[in-house]
Amino acid sequence: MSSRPMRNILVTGACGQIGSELTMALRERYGNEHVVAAGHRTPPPDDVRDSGPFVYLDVTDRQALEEVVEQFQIDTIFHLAAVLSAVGEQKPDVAWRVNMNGLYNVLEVARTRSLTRVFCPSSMAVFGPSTPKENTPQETILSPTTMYGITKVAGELLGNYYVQKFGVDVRGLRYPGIISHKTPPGGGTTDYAVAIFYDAVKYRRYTCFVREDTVLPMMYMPDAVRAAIELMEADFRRLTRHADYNITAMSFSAGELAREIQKHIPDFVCEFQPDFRQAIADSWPRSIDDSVARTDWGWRPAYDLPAMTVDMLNALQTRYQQGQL
Ligand code: AKB
Repeated sequence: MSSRPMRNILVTGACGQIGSELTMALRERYGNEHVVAAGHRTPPPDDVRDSGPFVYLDVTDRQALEEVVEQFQIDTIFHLAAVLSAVGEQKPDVAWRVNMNGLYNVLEVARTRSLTRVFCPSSMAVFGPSTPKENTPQETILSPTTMYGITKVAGELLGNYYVQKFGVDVRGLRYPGIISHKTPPGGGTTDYAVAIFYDAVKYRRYTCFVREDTVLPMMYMPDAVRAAIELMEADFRRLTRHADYNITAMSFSAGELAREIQKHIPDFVCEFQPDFRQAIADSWPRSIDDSVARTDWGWRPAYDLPAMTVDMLNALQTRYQQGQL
């Protein structure tokens, strides 16, 4: 596997929760003109649209993907475009088409054009009800019960296959729930851990769609962005895994999150009314063992629950006072 540098980067899903912040971090690091942001339906955030090249791209359209890669001389793809778990249960056909065909197109373009590297995020959704729930190991049972999880398991296997069979440098990690204040998440099960902050700041009240005792692994966005960049910049020879690194930062219940917010907003009230997403949350781990990522490429999260909560509330309160929420 070559250690060629990443020069011209394409970010798919660049208008999404992770993609929008990853795009800006990559532009700061590699230069605005070297990072092409690709969105599909969601309107682009102003900074993503205005600070560098922006294109509309449907990742299931192989021809269109080829054209963007050709036009901008792309050598590296961060493939963030995906349908998440909750929407995936409502539209399993769309989740399969976007997640599988989109990834296949990206990997085929990487193979046929000898791209330097591909980042394909996976998710803790690869785990299922029969997986050990506490400190879920790197190597364990992958029997998800959601269409999203099924596409993520298949995606990991496909990514690993492209490494072994074709020598494509594919890298990926299993994100836990991601909490952030810039671009709202769309269609995930862990979205409650973001929505609770917006509603706490705006209304002092939130109705949570999972039970109070639901514990899930989570991560704050600065850590999630750094993890992607650090994994992609790691020396290939140090990697013992390819498309499927476990990573995590913190685990807490929905009730603990509400109480952490109440430390700063004492009159905040949170109610719990579980819906169909409870079953998805119940099928996932409560905590994750990310020791392999720590050993192989030095992964360390910076934010725990109290630090993340302070930062989220500061950012959202500022935006609220400026009339931006
Ligand atoms: C979701 O909830 O679907 C995502 C994920 C855990 O991958 N945030």
